Amino acid sequence: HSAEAQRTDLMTITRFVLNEQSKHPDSRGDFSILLSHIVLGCKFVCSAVSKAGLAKLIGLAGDTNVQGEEQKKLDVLSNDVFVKALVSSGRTSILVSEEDEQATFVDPSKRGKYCVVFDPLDGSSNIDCGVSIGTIFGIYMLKGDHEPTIEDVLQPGKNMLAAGYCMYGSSCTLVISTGNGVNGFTLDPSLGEFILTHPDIKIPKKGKIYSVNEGNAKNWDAPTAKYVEKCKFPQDGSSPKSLRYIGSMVADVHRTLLYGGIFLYPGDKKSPNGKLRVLYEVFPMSFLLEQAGGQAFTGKIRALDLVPSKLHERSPIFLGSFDDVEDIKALYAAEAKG
Ligand code: P6P
Repeated sequence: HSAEAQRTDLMTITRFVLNEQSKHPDSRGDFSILLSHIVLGCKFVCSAVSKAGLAKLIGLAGDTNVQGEEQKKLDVLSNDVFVKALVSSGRTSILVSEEDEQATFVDPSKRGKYCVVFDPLDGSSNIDCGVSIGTIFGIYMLKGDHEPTIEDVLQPGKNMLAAGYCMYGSSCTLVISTGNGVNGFTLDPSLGEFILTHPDIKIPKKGKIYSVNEGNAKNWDAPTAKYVEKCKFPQDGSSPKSLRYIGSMVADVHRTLLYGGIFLYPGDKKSPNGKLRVLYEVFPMSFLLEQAGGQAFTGKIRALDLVPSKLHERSPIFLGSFDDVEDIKALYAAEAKG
């Protein structure tokens, strides 16, 4: 490709998905239609998040805006947008959102064959200080052509057809996998299109960064405590790992995916299942990391093998570079042997 050809041969996410779809001759484009509605939601949230700071400045944020209307919090607004976009796609039957205690069962007249689990605005507590936040989503196929039930979304993460996140930071970056590797797209606001900027992302086999909230160290179990100690004081003469913790999962995972290393949200004495939710945080990120050549572990099993029993169930998670996760798996295996 000449530089000129590369500049004009715009690989948009829509075109990319259509290319992917052409590999499945039997597909009728349903997935492409579903994805285009998820992309629409991401574009809207990107626009709303980028204005949030300004809105606060000119008094549009908080409880009422200048018209005296009830100003919705961004995470509620984002949830409304994604639910409406997904229902209107006509390709979904069940939606599970971090914002809604109950699952949304789509009206039979608008039903499709997919179930979408998502966190519309993960890390939203970081908006006011300008830290990157994001949308995380995972897509399952309905288990059969019966009346949809909760069982259709209580599936192990390995059954997901696709997963991804959209990070709202200095740029708006959508990272997605449909099971054939991981690709990253950056929103070009002048075109309103996501352009392929990170083709075929592969995580380094081993990294130099560990990412954990050290403030919880008092409550860690022995394997996590030992692992973090090894990161800081390596016994094999290697140099210590750097600590990078943003406190926004999408940002911490995106850095881990691109630079390598390990992200940990362990369980501890206070919360044995940790903090992160299985369906719409742990599974999508674990799916992506495996597709990028890394791995994801719960402290007991491969994260994607977990079978959730409740919609908003939590799990400890250790994900990142293959060798780094292997190290902590060895420490948990040693403890399990007793
Ligand atoms: P802690 C944000 O609130 C979030 O849900 C994730 O995005 C992030 O990884 C985690 O919680 C941070 O939790 O306990 O370290 O503040």
